[in-house]
Amino acid sequence: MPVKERILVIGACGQIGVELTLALRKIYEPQHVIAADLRDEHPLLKGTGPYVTLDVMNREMLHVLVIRHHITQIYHLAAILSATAEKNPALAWHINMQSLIHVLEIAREENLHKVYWPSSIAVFGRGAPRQQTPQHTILEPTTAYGISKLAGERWCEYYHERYGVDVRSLRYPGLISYKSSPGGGTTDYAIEMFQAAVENRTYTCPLAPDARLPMMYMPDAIRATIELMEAPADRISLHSSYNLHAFHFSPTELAAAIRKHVPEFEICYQPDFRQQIAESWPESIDDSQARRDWGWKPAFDLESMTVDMLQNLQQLRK
Ligand code: NAD
Ligand code: AKB
Repeated sequence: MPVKERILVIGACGQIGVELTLALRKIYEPQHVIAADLRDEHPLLKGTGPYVTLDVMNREMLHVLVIRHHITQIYHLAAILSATAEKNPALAWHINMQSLIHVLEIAREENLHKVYWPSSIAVFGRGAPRQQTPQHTILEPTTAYGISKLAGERWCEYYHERYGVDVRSLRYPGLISYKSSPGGGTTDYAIEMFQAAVENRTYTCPLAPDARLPMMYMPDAIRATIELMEAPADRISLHSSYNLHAFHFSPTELAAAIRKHVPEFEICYQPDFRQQIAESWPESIDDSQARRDWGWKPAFDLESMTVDMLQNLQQLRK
């Protein structure tokens, strides 16, 4: 049991941060898992462990926090996601890049044991094969978010090669969850579709009916993150970022999966700028290196995720 680690989760009030912080507080001493975010503490985190307000762009504040709390691992989740990034690309580049450099520099200076930083399927662009996109292929992202994720992967590998920082990363697909709200992603539409279905609303989809994308249910994403971080160092052959996959669907296919349980659900389509983003991303991902290196295997498929999402969203409305 790794009792001596002291963990800082930056971006802890986001879609992933809330669930990851709660999961880490089940494994480690809750007092040793510090949640940090710009926002007010998320209601689900209240009373479960320490919370600090932090702007990760403030390097001094971050450094003091790491020293004061004897931090040994950082999970850096704060970022501007794809759809929001297209509205202000220069700001997204600044925040996504500078925050990562702050974390990597402090990890180097303070000899942190490990750093986790998520990348995304957004690193792939139009040049890459769209089906079973390989780990190593053409990386020519066309979005500001994707450019920042690709550069971030290069920096992670650089800090590992040059300074020995044990930084680990996953290229998450679109993540589906019901506990905390998503923040400005292209794949958020899937969660909105579930919400419309349980509220008996017609859903207006911002992607085209056939815009198929790789997706994953949040419990699998949290488990993958923790399994990667707990894996022995000699099982990790990549310090840029691992491809990760569970299932894939288009809006039409998700609507059909929901209709099996909510037959009256209706959807219409009004594709906007997010459709161009989706068209530049893969439809499915080859994650064989993650499966080989540290034994990755998803538990949820489209049908089991759909059942669980609907049950939990319906429960929350009671
Ligand atoms: P989110 O937008 O839901 O959460 C990000 C959190 O970071 C927010 O709570 C926000 O307040 C916080 N934050 C923003 N700027 C900050 C700052 N300057 N200082 C401190 N906190 C700040 O995002 P998410 O979906 O939880 O994503 C987390 C990470 O995972 C991001 O790097 C994202 O690119 C990556 N990712 C997410 C998905 C997904 O589907 N959710 C897929 C691929 C990759
Ligand atoms: C987004 O849509 O921006 C994210 C991602 C796939 O990185 N969900």
